[in-house]
Amino acid sequence: MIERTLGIIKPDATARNLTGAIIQRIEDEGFRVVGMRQMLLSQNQAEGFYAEHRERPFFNDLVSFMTSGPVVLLAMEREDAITHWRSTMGATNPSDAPSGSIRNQYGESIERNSVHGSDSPTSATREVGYFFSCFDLV
Ligand code: 3AN
Repeated sequence: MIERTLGIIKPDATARNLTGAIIQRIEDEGFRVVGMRQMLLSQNQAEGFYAEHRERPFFNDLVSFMTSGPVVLLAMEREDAITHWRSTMGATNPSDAPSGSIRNQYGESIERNSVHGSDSPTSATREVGYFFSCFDLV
């Protein structure tokens, strides 16, 4: 089934000029990018996006990292997009991510792990809608 998911190229990756390489990988994996925007998240925007993690000990660090530099937001479409993008990224901790995955290749730490991906159909709908209106998706 064709699905949509939200990908984010995180500040550690945009700072190292990895945006182009990561988008190339996304296209090579057969995704169609249907929405794309670079922005600097405000604290409120980052806190709202990660609201489900509000009680976790790493929440404040995560918000300050995600607002520390530009992010690239990507709405992407593919057969089984959610699962396929999660496996293309690899595990949250780059040292557990398999060879060939984006986090293994580029991730610096569990926090500075280069990319985000929605973890379920419910999250994907919420996360794509958090950043894009239907008129932005083409
Ligand atoms: P994923 O992005 O793999 O779905 P989540 O949803 O568990 O991982 O966590 C969201 C983000 O929070 C991660 N991408 C990572 O940047 C950060 N994070 C998760 N666990 C930790 C941790 N133990 N310490 C620091 N940051 C973490």
